[in-house]
This record gives sequence, C-alpha cells and structure tokens, in this order.
Amino acid sequence: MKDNIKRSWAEPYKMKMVELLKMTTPAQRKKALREAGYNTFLLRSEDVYIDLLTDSGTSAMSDRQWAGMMMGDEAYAGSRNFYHLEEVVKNVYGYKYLIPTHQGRGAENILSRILIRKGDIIPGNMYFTTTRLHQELAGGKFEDIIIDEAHDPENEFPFKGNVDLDKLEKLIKKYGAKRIPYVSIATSVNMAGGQPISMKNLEELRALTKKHGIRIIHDMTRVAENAYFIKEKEKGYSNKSIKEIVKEICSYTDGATMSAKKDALVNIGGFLAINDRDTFEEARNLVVVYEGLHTYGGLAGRDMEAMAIGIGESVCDDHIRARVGQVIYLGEKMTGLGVPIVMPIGGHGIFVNAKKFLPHIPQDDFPAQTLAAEVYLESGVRTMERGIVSAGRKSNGENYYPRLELVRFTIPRRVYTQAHMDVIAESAARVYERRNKIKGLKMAYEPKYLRFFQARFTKL
Ligand code: PLI
Repeated sequence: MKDNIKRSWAEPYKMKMVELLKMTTPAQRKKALREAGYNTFLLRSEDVYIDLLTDSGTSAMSDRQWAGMMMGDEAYAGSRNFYHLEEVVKNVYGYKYLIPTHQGRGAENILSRILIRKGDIIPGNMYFTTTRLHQELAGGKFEDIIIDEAHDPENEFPFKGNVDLDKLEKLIKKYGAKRIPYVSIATSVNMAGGQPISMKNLEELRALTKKHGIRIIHDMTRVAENAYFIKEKEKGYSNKSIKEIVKEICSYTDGATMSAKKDALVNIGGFLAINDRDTFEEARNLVVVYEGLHTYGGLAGRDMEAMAIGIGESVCDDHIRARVGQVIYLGEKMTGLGVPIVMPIGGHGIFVNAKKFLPHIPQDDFPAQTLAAEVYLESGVRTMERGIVSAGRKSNGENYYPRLELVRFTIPRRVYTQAHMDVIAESAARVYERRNKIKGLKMAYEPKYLRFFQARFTKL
C-alpha cells in the first residue's frame, strides 16, 4: 500500500534539564536597547528572551559530553584528552596534525602569521570578519572569488558557496602563484547566508590549485552542515553518510582552522589542523606564544574531551537532519509570512534581507543594524547585523559597502523548540507590518577593529 503521509523529522534527543528564561516588557526592552547603544552585542543576555545572536558556543551539550567534562585530565602537559581529540580529528576529518586553540580566531592568528608575507593575496569564497582581519594584520590582502550568485539574496542556486574558478585564475595571472600562500575556503559560507560549496567545485578547485602549487586552507567551522546540503542536493551523494561526505570535503584541502563552538557542539574551543609537517612544527612553536602549550592551546582538558565527543555527534546523520531541518522550518515559516530572506535557506540561520525589508533606509543609515534593534524591541528576540557595520573599513579608511545587508537569525544547536521558531517568525512578521514607520541609525562610537561587536548608535 502506498504511504501518503508526510514523514516529519524530529530531534534525536529529549530534554533532561531546562534553563528558565526571563520575559521582559516593551518598556524594559526599550530601555535596555537604548543602554546598549542599539547594538544587540551590548545587550545583557538576561534581557533576551530567545537568543539568536549566534550559533557560536551556544549549543546544548549532550549527556555524554557533560560526562566527558568529568573525565578532564587537567595536566599542564600531555593531557589524555588532547590525545583523544587528536585521534578524533584524524579519524573524522583526516587531517594529520592538530594544534588546539581557545577558539577559531586563535587558529586563524597562528596560521596567518606562519603562511602570509607582506603583500600576499589570499583569495577566498567571501570574507569572514575575524578571518580577513587576521589575514590583513599579517600583511595580506583578501580577494573575494565566490561566484556572483552569492551576492544576490534572491538567486536560488543551490551551491552559492562555490568558487568562481575564472576569478581565481585571473588573480593567479595578475599576481603570480608565489604571492598566493593559500586559497581560503569556507564550508557553509557564513556571510553569504550559510551557503554550501559543492563537492564538484571543491574537486575542480583542488585540480587548479595543485597545478599552481597553491594550498587550500579550509575554514571548517560548519563543515557538517555543508555536508548535509551535498547529501540532499548534489548528484551521487544521497546514499553517502554525512561522515563520509565530511571526510571527502577535507581530503581536497591541506589544512583547516576550526571554531569548534559551532558544528562541534561545545561552548568553547577550536583548532588548527594541517597535513604539512613543516607548517605544523612552526604552529606548534607559535601556539605557546599566543594560546598555551601545544597539548592544550588555551583549553582545559575537560573542554578538549567535550570537543572530541561533540565532533563525533556532529557528523551523525540524524543530528544534522534535525539541526538543518529546524532552520528550514523557520525559513519557510518566515517566507510564508512575507518576510524577505536570503534564498536558498542556509544551514545555521535565517538571513533577513534588510535592504528589501527597509528599502527606504540608505545603507549609510544601517538598515540591518536598525532591523536587529527593532526585532529585539518587538519581542526580546536577539539577532545580529551582517551588513555594512560587520563589513567594516578598508585599510585606506573607506567603508566597505557589501551588497548583502542582512540580519542573521542564528539558531543555536539543540537549544530551542519548534514553538520558539513560530514565535520568532511571528515577531519578524510583526516588525515587517510596521516597516514603513522605522527610521535608521547613526554611529556614535566606532572601535578600530571588528567594529560590529562594540559600536554604539543613536536613533536618527
Ligand atoms: O568565534 P571564533 O573565534 O571561535 O571563530 C571565528 C570564526 C571563523 N570562521 C567562521 C566561518 C566563523 O563563523 C567564526 C565565528 N563566527 C561567529 C562568532 C559567528 O557568530 O558566526
């Protein structure tokens, strides 16, 4: 008999403990927002109802990870948890050598210092804030080689994280391969809306870079989420496991920086993984300057244990299906209510198109920053600006003007329920209803580095 009933996904876990949330009134939120200079990063978490600022370090750990925390070997040197983590990174991702770091940017700092010389060019599939800054601080210049479709929020191409190989070839021709220490490739491109890169594109990129002797360094922060889209949308992968796909992705690259605070389901931690022995030796030397001894890199033994266990959980098919399934549920709900979002829906959050939401606010008056503030005011839902404020300034002081002016509704892993998703979508829709009355912001304080974290604004 034909089965016509839809098969829904559901979470492959149940709740054992809950964290109570504070509910706030509109008057309390108005005050909190003013005190925070209209920057959601400066709100107190206690004043937030549903926290979609980031999926970084905000996951709920499993009972097994918590048990692992109790197995921490808090030795200064040679902790057994380090060796466990090393084994897991080798087995799951296939990289040869591991340097733990306190989080992703710790790995970016070490890698950039080792590989980049002044005047070098680092091509990448769209910038990420901390990654680009470390490349610049090391004397390099980032060049965007992502396909044009990625800069168009309405283009529905399924692999908007892909590299435009022609753009890369042009850079190689212009600067010469010697001035390109590596190509910086992110899986699940964050600033494009969590958009995946296809395996085919990675394979072609590997062939091209091999010809010129250029390394590929993988920002593998959300590699498992990328693998899910390959399984769902790329020919030849539907019968492969997420674990197999993740390993294949990594096999086309020479090393990786990882913020384990995302995919790997921990609240703190990261690493640098590399296949080349010489780079590893240099990194092992440098990590003691910036992070700590090479067998802990700024982490406690218990953190490394939780990470080792979290990596295993992150590549389970059922986990990733529910994780991305929840994001897609929210996205479909929002589009159903008329809210303009980046399409296709990505892996770690919904990116609302602020340019389309608030077309009357010019980019210099910070439409995405304004919208993030309004969403908080509406319902206590905290989101993050991913537009002109995040993009920052060029080395000559001019603002970058990114084509994407977005507000990210980032979903922490294993934290919120489907009912929360309904409330979030309804909040966005209510702000959309009163969009014409919303006015922009003026920047009142601008920090020198990564201004989006600490900038302050006043109402226009
Ligand atoms: O926040 P860190 O230092 O652990 O990791 C930096 C980092 C590197 N690459 C990518 C793609 C990231 O998304 C990333 C951090 N992302 C944050 C904090 C976010 O909210 O998306």
